[in-house]
Amino acid sequence: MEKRYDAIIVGAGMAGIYAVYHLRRLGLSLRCFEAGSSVGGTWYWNRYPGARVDIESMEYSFAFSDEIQQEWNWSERYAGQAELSRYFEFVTDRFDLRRDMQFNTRVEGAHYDAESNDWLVMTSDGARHRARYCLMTTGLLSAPNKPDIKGLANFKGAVYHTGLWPKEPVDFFGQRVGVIGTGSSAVQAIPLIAEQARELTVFQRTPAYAVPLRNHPMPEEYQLRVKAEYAEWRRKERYESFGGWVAVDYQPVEPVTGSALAVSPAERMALYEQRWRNGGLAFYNVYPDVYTDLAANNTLAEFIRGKIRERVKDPAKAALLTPDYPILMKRLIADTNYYETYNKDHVQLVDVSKHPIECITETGVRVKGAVHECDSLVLATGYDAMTGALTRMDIRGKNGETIADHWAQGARTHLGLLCAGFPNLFIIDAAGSPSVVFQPVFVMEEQINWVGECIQNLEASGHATIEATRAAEDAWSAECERALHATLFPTVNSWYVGANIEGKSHAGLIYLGGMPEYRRWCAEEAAGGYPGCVLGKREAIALS
Ligand code: NA7
Repeated sequence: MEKRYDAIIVGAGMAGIYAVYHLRRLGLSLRCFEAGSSVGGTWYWNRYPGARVDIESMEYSFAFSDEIQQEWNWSERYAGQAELSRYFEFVTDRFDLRRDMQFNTRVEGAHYDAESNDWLVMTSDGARHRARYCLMTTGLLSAPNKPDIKGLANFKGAVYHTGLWPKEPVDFFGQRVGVIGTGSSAVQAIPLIAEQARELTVFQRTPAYAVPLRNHPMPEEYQLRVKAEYAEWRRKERYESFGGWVAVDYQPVEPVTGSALAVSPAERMALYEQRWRNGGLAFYNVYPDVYTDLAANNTLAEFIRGKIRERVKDPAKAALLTPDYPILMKRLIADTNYYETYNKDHVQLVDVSKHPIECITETGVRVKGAVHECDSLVLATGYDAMTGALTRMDIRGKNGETIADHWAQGARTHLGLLCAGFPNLFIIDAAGSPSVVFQPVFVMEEQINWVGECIQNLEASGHATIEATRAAEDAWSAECERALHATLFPTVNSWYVGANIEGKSHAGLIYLGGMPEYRRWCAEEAAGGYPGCVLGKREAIALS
């Protein structure tokens, strides 16, 4: 029998947790389906060695509840995967959210039924469910990218993807391990795998820019101070910061203004050195023209290149590990002993930039005719970001169009929230949103608040459906495009612009216009009575 809910929520990561909390408070009946056996999303699946957040935990955490902020204690400046998982479980249980959640259940399809204006949701247990509203809290980095490398299926050893890591710890002791990729996941995992492996071979296509994370146990007085001032920290993070976080040297700092090129080299170096000492992603908050001007960008890039050369002893390895493209346009990585790991004799770096991996054999990875023997392979090859979680699901709108078809030429959305032809389907923290450049915790909280208000407005005005217009999608696509091309982001191949997935369009994937501008668009849409949408009025269907 089909059960009917007011809203179905797909995914119990941080956005799914908040969606259940918020929509329940609005009085909606809910079901949240989650493929994993518990909550946490990214922090549930990414159990690879070294998985850790790189925004300070006092800031990378739910802001919607001061009770949670006060009750939870972080043990490290940057929490690891296990602690983050515990945190999400704590929040879920604190608000008794599990009773609306169903685990070990993957949503395989969601079809809009134009007769009833319901979403019909099919789950992996063979059941079907109905709901008026469907929220896709499926995550922006949750669809693992397994590269199509010839022979992978023939490999006799174990193969792991960092985003689908086993629950039981993997023991690489005494093994020859190959790691493919040098993005954030690889950079976190490589130093720890190297501690166990007899030989570690890293296959690098593009070197990353990584800076020290400088993690350490949480200073107790810092935790107490932030807790005492949380409201003010959150206000600054949300409204006065560059990326949704503010701490540098344990103080909230203002965004830097002015050009990198307008100050003396000494002044610039002093700022870069301070960011280096602080560690982590503090480099995102330097002169704003590093995002738009190649010469300004190069001042920072050259500073970090110099640090990489200092950290890697072998000049040949250092040269391979030193990027030559603009910094920050691919995700800046915060590392712990990454470059130092290459100073170990049993760690080899294989450049696959000009000569890609030819194939995987039964016993290793072949590059330029030579097989690098491995007992285990780690695919740290990233994700089909922003869109993959949805395009891999069988989502069909009112005319039977799939979301994959709808997005075939680019991720068409209205405000990263709605799509034409997909009434009452809300997308959270994914394509067309500012989530990749602003704390995703804040983006999803604000998007879910917007959705909650939208649902209340629909109910209050007797409307049953909301659907973006094609014109609104065009306008938002154009705005995403304008903002993207005002930066250096399109000059670098990265998952931000879909370059890691063959044939993927960059259009509509990310919004780089800034959170204040995004907020303004969303607020105007709601205040104006949803001019970018068609509202469907029909005979009143009371919420169940
Ligand atoms: P990323 O950042 O997408 O990194 C994936 C890495 O895998 C990257 O170095 C890729 O090289 C490499 N890759 C992918 N396919 C291949 C093939 N076929 N051959 C060789 N190398 C390959 O994913 P992560 O999981 O590390 O991080 C994702 C995000 O999570 C991160 O940005 C943070 O926001 C958190 P490429 O650079 O494409 O040349």
